[in-house]
Amino acid sequence: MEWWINMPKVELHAHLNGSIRNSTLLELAQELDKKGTVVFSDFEHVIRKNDRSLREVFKLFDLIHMVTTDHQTIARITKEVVEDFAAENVVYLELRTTPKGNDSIGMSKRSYVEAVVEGFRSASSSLDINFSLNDLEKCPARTGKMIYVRLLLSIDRRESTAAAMETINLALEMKDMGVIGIDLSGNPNVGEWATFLPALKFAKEQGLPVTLHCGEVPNSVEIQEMLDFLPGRIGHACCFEDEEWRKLKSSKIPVEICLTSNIRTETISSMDVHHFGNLYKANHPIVLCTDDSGVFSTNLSNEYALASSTFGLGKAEMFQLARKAVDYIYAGNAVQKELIKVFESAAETLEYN
Ligand code: 6MZ
Repeated sequence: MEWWINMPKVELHAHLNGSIRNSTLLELAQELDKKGTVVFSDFEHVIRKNDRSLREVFKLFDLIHMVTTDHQTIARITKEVVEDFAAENVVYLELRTTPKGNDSIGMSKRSYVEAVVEGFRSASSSLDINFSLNDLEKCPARTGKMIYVRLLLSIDRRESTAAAMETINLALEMKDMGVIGIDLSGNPNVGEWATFLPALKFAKEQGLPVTLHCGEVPNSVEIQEMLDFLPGRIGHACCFEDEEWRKLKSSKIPVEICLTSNIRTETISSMDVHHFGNLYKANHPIVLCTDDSGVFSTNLSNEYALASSTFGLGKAEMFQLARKAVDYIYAGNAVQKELIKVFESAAETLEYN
């Protein structure tokens, strides 16, 4: 694994609450169990389980959200998630999370996002971290790992048009805090595309890039409508039919590929038939991502190693794949240029054979 860990990587599809360390999740559940708020054994049972259907995954998220309710916990999990990605040489992370309000503890969608930003800030005690809108702002050089972090705000498919619109407005207001785009996610069997379209159109008009979870379950009509929207990127693309592949390939929309997630949730039957192989051969823009590193017990280095062994791709090809991901980030040209330098310097030191 060492080589894959040493290789610089770009992560563009990681959900905050899906990327929590198991140890942290168990600790939080234990604390709330003592207070009588949750039952610890419910957590232990689901957390320690390896195979999860898509339906079970969303039940798990409901459980996770029961222990990550307060600002302090949101800041803590964010800090740890950033540290974990940086530790495996992820040099650019676009983290995504669904802003949540909770009147009983005085949490608004805005204060939720502020807690995430606080988590970024506290990660900077051990890391060189850049999460400012001002792409040119550089942290004073330290000896630790360097990582650029940006935030996408997610709209959950359970939300109404008004709630989705609130998230877009929040993203626009918080641009100077590193919020750079919008994601549509949540249980793909819930909600209608038409509900989110007005808000997503508004985001696009305002210059906010949008990424969509697309085709995680079969739904031809929705997939076609999503592709017609021309999002900046899409995630998953598991259940496409011929016409949708054709449309995707002609659109050149980059696809965020989450191998382990797709296998664990059984949206793809086995690794060897995963569409990564086809899209890679077709030279379609793709980027390997973790989705939910905590929930699926993986990390980005592991996803690269897995793609390499499954599809017979060598280290040089995988390095090029990681490098190409820089083209699909939502941060501006200045960050792209810095990242290209990081890859160029790694190319000189990493052994390929
Ligand atoms: C669709 C997913 C997902 O936002 O609370 N999420 N949505 N498909 C997936 N594939 C497995 N994995 C995670 O992180 C958790 C939320 O991210 C979305 C779901 O809405 C989940 O509740 P945040 O930080």
